[in-house]
Amino acid sequence: MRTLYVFGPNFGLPDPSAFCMKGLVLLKMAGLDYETALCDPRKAPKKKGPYLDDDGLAIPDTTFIRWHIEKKYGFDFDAGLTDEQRGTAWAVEKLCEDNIYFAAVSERWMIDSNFKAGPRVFFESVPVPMRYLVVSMVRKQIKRDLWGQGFGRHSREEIVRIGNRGIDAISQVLGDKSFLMGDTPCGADAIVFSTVAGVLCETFESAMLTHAKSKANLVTYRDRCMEHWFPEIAGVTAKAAE
Ligand SMILES: N[C@@H](CCC(=O)N[C@@H](CS)C(=O)NCC(=O)O)C(=O)O
Repeated sequence: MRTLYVFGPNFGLPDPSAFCMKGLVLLKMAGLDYETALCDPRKAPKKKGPYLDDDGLAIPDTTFIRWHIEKKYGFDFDAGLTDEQRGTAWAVEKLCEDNIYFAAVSERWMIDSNFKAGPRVFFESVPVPMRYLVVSMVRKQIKRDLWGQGFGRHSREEIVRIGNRGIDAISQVLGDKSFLMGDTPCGADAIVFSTVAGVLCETFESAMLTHAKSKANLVTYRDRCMEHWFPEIAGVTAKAAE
């Protein structure tokens, strides 16, 4: 029995967290059955989502989830790729996770209008007046995290500039291929798709959204991947983008 602890669909996305989306896609790619359950980060092994419970073994962090699947089930996410392609795929994956992700977090959490339209809804189950306190505490924590990571020291313009250069890089590597490295998905597509879909999410106003929308290959890639892994959501996403 496998359970992936995630945050659940929201804002027209299978999950607002790019990492939870990545976890879902990894399980789908490997053809493994799974259930999902709500992740409470306070109870998660590394205090973040997602994490996988595989027959009682808890595996936090999507990189370790991937390696767990590869080892336990003998599934090679990068089958058929050359060494050069494997290296490029890994580099693009980490560009998404360790760079673009933080630009997107900053846009979603630090811009008041985006925060109100987006992350604020996560706290609706917290009773008033506690809710105001919790929202303020969590937002301050994210601000501290961004300062520690480094992006919190940049202006919004600088953050968007870095984020947009990353979006360009994905678009450049993807080119006119169906998936990042060719006709079939590889491991990196799990986070690249999740990142692109997140940036293209219309709930969040951002110069990164405008920039990503100008890259036709990224829009069709997002639609292709959504149809491939989340056909139940694909129609919703296409409608929101109209
Ligand atoms: N390296 C982790 C990153 C996971 C992560 O950053 N998760 C965020 C949501 S996108 C989270 O749970 N944040 C909650 C918190 O920091 O309290 C992975 O690959 O799974």
